Amino acid sequence: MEKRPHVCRNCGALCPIMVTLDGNRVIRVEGDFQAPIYRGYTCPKGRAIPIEHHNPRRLLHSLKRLPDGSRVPISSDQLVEEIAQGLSRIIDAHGPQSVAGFLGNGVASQPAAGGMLISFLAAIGSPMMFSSATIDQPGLVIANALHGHWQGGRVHPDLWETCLIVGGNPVVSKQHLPQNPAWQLKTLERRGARMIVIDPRHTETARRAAVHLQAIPGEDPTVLAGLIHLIFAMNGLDEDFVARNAEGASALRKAVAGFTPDYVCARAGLERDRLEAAARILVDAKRGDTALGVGASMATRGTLSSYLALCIQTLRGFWAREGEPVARPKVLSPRRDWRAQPRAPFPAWGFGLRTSVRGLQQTLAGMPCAALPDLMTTDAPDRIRAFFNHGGAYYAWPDTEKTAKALAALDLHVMHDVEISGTSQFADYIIATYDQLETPAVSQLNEAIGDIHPGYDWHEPYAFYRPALLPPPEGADLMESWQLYYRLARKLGLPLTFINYGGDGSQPPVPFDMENEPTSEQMIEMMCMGSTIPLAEVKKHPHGAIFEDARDWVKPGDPACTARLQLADPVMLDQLAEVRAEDWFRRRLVGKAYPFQLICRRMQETTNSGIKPDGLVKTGYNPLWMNPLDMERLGLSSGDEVELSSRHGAIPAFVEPEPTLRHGVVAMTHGFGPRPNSNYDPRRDGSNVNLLISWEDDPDPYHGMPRMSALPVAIKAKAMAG
Ligand SMILES: Nc1nc2c(c(=O)[nH]1)N[C@H]1C(S)=C(S)[C@@H](COP(=O)(O)OP(=O)(O)OC[C@H]3O[C@@H](n4cnc5c(=O)[nH]c(N)nc54)[C@H](O)[C@@H]3O)O[C@H]1N2
Ligand SMILES: Nc1nc2c(c(=O)[nH]1)N[C@H]1C(S)=C(S)[C@@H](COP(=O)(O)OP(=O)(O)OC[C@H]3O[C@@H](n4cnc5c(=O)[nH]c(N)nc54)[C@H](O)[C@@H]3O)O[C@H]1N2
Ligand code: SF4
Ligand SMILES: [Mo]
Repeated sequence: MEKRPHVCRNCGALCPIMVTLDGNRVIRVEGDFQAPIYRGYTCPKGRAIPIEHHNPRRLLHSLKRLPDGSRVPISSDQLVEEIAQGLSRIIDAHGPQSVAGFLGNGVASQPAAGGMLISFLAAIGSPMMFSSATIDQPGLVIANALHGHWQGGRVHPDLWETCLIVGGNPVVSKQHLPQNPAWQLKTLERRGARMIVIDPRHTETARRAAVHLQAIPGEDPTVLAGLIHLIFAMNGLDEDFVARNAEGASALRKAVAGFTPDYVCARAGLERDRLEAAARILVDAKRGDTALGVGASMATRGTLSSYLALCIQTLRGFWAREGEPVARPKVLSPRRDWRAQPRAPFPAWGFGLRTSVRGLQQTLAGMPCAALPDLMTTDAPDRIRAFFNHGGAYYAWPDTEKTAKALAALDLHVMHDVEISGTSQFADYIIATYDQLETPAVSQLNEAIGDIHPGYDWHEPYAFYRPALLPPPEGADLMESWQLYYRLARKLGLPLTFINYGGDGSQPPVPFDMENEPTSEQMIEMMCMGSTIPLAEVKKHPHGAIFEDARDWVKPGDPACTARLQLADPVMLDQLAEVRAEDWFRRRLVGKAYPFQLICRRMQETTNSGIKPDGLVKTGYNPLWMNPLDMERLGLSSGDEVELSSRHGAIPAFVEPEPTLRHGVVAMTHGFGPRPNSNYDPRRDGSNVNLLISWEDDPDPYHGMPRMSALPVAIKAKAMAG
């Protein structure tokens, strides 16, 4: 038996772990107390890696689907040959744009896969590069462009006196507080920071908040506009910061004039003293931040909510100032020029491809996933016919039936997976790939993600590299995902240039040696080129380390800088006016037919549609959580089966009491549903929430994502469901 350090990649927290091995058998996984920052933290998903690793359904060979639907094993060499031939035919007949790729959370344990897929599509000449960034919080990126970007970054958490968390639950999701979130929250509390949480559920995070605003789902723009109204009313502006760095304050003040506390509280179901207490905390705090989660994004108008949160930061001057520590110092990326000055707003759309689907276009968040299923079936010239997939579409995309039809309509669907999953069951080729203990792990990727989404990356100059811990199982013929693209490019005679994603764009593309295939280690060296600390130095620390040479402070702004942050973007203020003018009760669509609002939420035991080790989710299925009083009213007890229906579909569900929920609000986690090769039993497999969701329901005007939370639903006890 031996114990060796590695990193859990079952979510973006990337907890350092100690893995007990008996030969190649994984016996136990626990937190790594020798690693800095995390203090030995792991969650049940990390500790279940032994079960996950010895998955009885593990694919040891890639599979090819035959015309009759059956599958046969295929060697890595043969599949490269066949896929290259198929691709050539498709590109010859329909052009490079008919080839698309999707990066989802499947890439988490494949450090080089993302950059390689991007490089491959660029080599083909296809712009059809999609990612889950246009499912989860595309509004963050778009709002940042409309508002302008602060070049000093966000305020370091060590300085926070407050943080406004909207529709996110870091204690479970780790997003925004990725390293041992409960400990981070306790430390903040001890230091006297006063957190504010807006969430219809009294979450694990809300329990640590000074003020919890338990608002009605879908009302985040209303509540945020109400807070801005109060900040103005309390004369709470950081006048000096705003005068130097922003414009549009008076137009914003006018735009929120109608969001009086009375109006906001009546509409969002809040108590006035709480709303005022939250505004008072924001006004009193000298340094702070805002953190938006998927709740605020999925309940519609996520772009507007993100924009209003940025406005709060600017009004209060919550941006890193000269001399302050950089909140996300770069270690395995090139050193950044952090400056206390704005970058003026820049276009968020209108520069890229416009699809034939509902006018949806490329935005700064990427190609719109909202267009993907229709692009796979359209008769328009931009039809997608070949698809390289790194995610769990079948469970994760809205409108499961449409997704299934779209995936089935593809001429060539290639999916990387460790098992035949709900999504890879649709693939023509399933590329059997490595498990997370069988690939090297490196922190560089998370630094890149942190450039796009402020909820990731580290607040200390921390970095790690761990070599692969285990060889692939004996007799297996696997491919690391990036290898497929390298070998296909070689077979197609395409010269490949490695494009690093994320970062500040300062890393030039690097041409590949197309004769000698690189190793995974060499791929990672390419990703880390020009890094602040050399990868070789990071490799010397088997438990990861904090690299003091990479610690950074914000430099003064250029006195000649004339750029200003924009508090009154016309598109955003028009949408806010629409919010104020609408008949909000009608828009909510809650009534006799659909008396409840279904919200999204995550659970500690699962990550999206990732594999679910047997026994980890105690119920097996994903419960429908309800306030116990609502259950009592419907005569329901724990475990009772109900039919949960929306305007779009219906699924079976099993209720579970959750006293932390607002009355009239129910919650269910996505990522569950029928599994391939087994008779569907909802009480074992759970239900696919995305059967209830339509891509066309109240889409965001900018990135097109539909209403995925605050969904009007009805609940009928099974006996009455008929
Ligand atoms: N209703 C509803 N739907 C949602 C959400 C919600 O809150 N509510 N959340 C959305 C969000 S935020 C996101 S980001 C998306 C997530 O959706 P996706 O980004 O698509 O990610 P996952 O579902 O986590 O994808 C995991 C799957 O990828 C496949 N996979 C591909 N490559 C590999 C590999 O190399 N290794 C392994 N092990 N597996 C691989 C496996 O089938 C695995 O199960 O879901 C979205 N869907
Ligand atoms: N354990 C676990 N961790 C994960 C994941 C996972 O599946 N499981 N997924 C990962 C991914 S892909 C992502 S994007 C992140 C997401 O990270 P978070 O955004 O923190 O995700 P959730 O935990 O779902 O928190 C969303 C919160 O929004 C609330 N909510 C729902 N509707 C509304 C609304 O209308 N308004 C407001 N204000 N709140 C609302 C819900 O009650 C819930 O508490 O988590 C990541 N980490
Ligand atoms: S929080 Fe859990 S799933 Fe996420 S990295 Fe840590 S141990 Fe793994
Ligand atoms: Mo996500």
